[in-house]
Amino acid sequence: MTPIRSRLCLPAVCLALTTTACLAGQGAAPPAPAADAPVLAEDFESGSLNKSVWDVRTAGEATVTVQTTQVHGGKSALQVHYPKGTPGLYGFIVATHLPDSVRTHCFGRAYLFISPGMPGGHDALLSAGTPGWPNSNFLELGASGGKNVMASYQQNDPKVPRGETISKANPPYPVGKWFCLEWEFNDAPDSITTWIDGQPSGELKGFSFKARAAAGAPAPAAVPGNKLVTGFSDFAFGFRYWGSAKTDYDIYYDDIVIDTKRIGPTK
Ligand SMILES: [Ca+2]
Repeated sequence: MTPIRSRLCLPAVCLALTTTACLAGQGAAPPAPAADAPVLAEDFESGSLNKSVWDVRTAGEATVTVQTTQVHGGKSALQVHYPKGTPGLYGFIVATHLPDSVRTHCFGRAYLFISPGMPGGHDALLSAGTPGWPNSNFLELGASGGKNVMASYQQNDPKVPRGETISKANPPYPVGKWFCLEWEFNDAPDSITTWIDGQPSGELKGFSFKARAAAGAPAPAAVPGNKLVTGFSDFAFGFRYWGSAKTDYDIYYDDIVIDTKRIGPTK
């Protein structure tokens, strides 16, 4: 394995991918990942986004960049830059090749740095759902009112009626400093649990979902929140806002992990 390829193909990531992505063109087998390696681990220390892991999806002037100015661990972290003035932007990185072990139930951990805050309204941060985000169905962690943790089910696949179920009031996100965000996403039944710096920080559980009525059609009946997503394929991290931001916003991510069990803080 050449030094460059070994940096791009971390052992934990190799677990999550078809081995051809990691082995193509190499004469020797890579080191076997540790038995307890997580399904996905991304610390951005390669200095760039591994395109075999991450699909970059942006709208407008929003950007996603691996940079070295604001980091949690090591020398690099992800910056999502949302410029003021233009509505409807987003910047995301999406992992689309994770294994079946996290298809219906998964845990996540990421360190976030929010600067200087988030605009009022609904802000999206991270999600897991069907292929094609943002035009898909997914469980999401975002913010309401520009600050409070908001867990929600978002039904946004254009082939089915639009709808959402959101959690009630939750505590605010820290701003201007790194914090540890953890989450548990379950699709059977659909539920979300979150922790900030190890403390319970909101949940969405035991809910029913009612899609919006199409124009001129009767309102759909409410259904139990169970297998609404039909499996997690796109694991998205970034920032989205629908309004016109009054200032520039930057959301930084570092030390992202997806696994089948709760992860906890960095060691
Ligand atoms: Ca890092």
